[in-house]
Amino acid sequence: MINQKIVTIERFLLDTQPELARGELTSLLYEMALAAKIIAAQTRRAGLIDILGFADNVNVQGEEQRKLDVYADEVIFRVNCHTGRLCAMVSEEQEDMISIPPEYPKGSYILVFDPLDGSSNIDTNISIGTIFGIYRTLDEKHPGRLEDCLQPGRNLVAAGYILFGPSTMLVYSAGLGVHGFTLDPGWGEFILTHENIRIPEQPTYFSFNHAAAKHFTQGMNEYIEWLRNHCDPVLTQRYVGSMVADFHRNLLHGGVFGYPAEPSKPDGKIRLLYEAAPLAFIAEQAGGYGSDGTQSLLNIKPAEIHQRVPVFIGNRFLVEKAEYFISNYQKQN
Ligand code: P6P
Repeated sequence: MINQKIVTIERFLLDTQPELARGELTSLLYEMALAAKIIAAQTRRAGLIDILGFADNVNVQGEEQRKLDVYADEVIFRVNCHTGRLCAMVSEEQEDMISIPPEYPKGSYILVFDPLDGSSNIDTNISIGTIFGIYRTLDEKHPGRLEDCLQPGRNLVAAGYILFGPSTMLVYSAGLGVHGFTLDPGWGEFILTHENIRIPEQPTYFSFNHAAAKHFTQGMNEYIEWLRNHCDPVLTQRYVGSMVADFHRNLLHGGVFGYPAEPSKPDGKIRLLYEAAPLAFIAEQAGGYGSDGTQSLLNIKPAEIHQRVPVFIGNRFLVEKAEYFISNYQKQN
């Protein structure tokens, strides 16, 4: 049922979250909406313009950068670097913390982001996404130091993602529930379409890359066996290979997404600061939970900005079941 009301992000923040609407945080969310529109305009035309394929370099993760990765990273920086709201940024595409250029004023917030997650899917026109988190500086007198960026997800003041799919959606939480906005490309506005998203009590999906099963620990294999044959309700398997798409589907229909550790990836693949923690914040705000298999992802303080972490995220009882099987196995070994 389409909303009768037409509510933009700005209107929504002013009407429903007045304690946020005055501050820099609202403007930050608005700036991320602007970045989303700019990136969406390019992803929508990918294939028609020279924006597909590989850029000529490898990022800090050792992954071949796609042109859209580089483009999205640059757009988010250029939209946010001069506003005076931020004192630092962290991007998956940049090795070190990004300081605010000296010619611009510094603010109190830190923006951490993965500019385009799932970019290996771009050339095959599969949904991709941007993930972001917003922290407040720990020291107003000395804002923008590395420790400001190495905060646990519990300290997030807001988090969100942009899903570039059949439509472009921006989903965010500022600690007052999870709300989704869909971009009307004709109007150039994000319109409220999913107010106060709650993960359904009854899940539908489980999302793992079973090609990695040969590397799963016994605890993981027992968990997958439980998901396949003993979970009530019976689940079905969906795995896009683009975490924002998998996360969003499971948020709306219930389920669990997981990327466990493997021998070649002892800490898993997903990055804690700008992927796992923001999504765990959103999951928890929607009634779900995110864990590394032993503890809440929101309780983990990053040791370095690109730290990886095993991830299980979705319905609380499904994630706690992962913790049970994994800890049970660890006790036996
Ligand atoms: P695999 C994209 O590179 C990503 O980080 C997530 O978006 C996605 O869920 C995962 O990797 C897919 O990894 O190893 O299953 O191809």
